[in-house]
Amino acid sequence: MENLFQPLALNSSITLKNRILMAPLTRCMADDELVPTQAMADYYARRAEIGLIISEATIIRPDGQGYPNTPGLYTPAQIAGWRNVTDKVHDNGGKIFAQLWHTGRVAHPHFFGGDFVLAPSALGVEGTVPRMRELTYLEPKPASKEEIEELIADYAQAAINALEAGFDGVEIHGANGYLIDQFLHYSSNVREDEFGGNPENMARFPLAVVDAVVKAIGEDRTALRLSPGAYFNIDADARDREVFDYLLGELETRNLAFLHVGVFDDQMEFDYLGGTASEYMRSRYSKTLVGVGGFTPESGSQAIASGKFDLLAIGRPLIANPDYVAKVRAGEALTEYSDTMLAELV
Ligand code: FNR
Ligand code: 8K6
Repeated sequence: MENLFQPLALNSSITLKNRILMAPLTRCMADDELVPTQAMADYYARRAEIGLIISEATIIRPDGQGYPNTPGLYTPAQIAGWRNVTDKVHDNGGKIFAQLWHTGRVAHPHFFGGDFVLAPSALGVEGTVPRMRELTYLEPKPASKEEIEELIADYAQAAINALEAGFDGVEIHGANGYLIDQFLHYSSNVREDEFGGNPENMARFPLAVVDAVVKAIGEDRTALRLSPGAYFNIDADARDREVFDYLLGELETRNLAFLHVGVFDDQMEFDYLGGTASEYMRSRYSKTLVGVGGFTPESGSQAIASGKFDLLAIGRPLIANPDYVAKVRAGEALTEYSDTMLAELV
């Protein structure tokens, strides 16, 4: 497993001390102003041995919120709260990116007031907000061109705020059925304007967000997470493949810090992708790729050795083992994750 502990230069600005990333993990533990707390700073600082921490998904503006107490990055207090987190991570020798999030149609006005949520098209998700059964999801309002322009500007501003808060960069959350992903799938995007109807149009908003963030903070500090396989908050359509073929071709011409597979279990195969999400992304994208989803240190090391991806993100095992890196290095047994561990920040 030595390869997990080799450094990797993402670009001329950022070198990671090892190949392990902390996957973004929503914990719903920010305070009621969506400000990161001291307990969150301690939680992240305990994991600074990881090559790069990706923060839990962090909303770029109020109407991006779909779950209770998810942190934000748009008020001075939130920026200051994150500054405390990033300082502690840096003091312990770590690096941390902010994951920038807007949930689109998975948002709920319960959290931010008003009476609508924005998405590409008036196609809602079934069901209710997790753990809040009284909150049924709404049929979203299709975003107007002006609203799309505002969203792009707000992603860029959140990236600027992230650097002000001391983050080393940002990962744009383009995965898991949230706003950006909603533009990329036919089951959630039936627009007939320049943001829908064919791969180039469906990729227009995601690429505009990427380009605006790159313009704001530079390509070395910008990463993107994508879910080419629909599996969460979204239904699959075989035509989605062409959208991701086009998008990945466009991303190949840019020099982002990395692309990150967005999946819970990378053994899962998607018919229309011809294999797993990471196999598909590797086949269309030759630059730095982060794999994730059900890996052990052994299987992750093997995947890196065989060129399936370049960096390994670890999610649930890092909730169970703050000292994951030390344990793996020492060959010690890992504590098994259980959902009951989500109740507190350890
Ligand atoms: C997640 N995941 C996730 N993904 C993301 O892009 N942003 C997020 O905020 C979250 N939040 C989140 C919370 C919890 C409790 C879980 C379990 C998962 C997905 C996560 O980043 C990762 O892809 C999966 O957990 C799969 O990796 P592991 O856990 O098998 O190593
Ligand atoms: C109230 C907490 C909300 C946290 C949101 C992030 C996701 C939580 C994890 C839920 C797991 C869903 C896994 C779906 C995988 C489907 C595979 C077929």
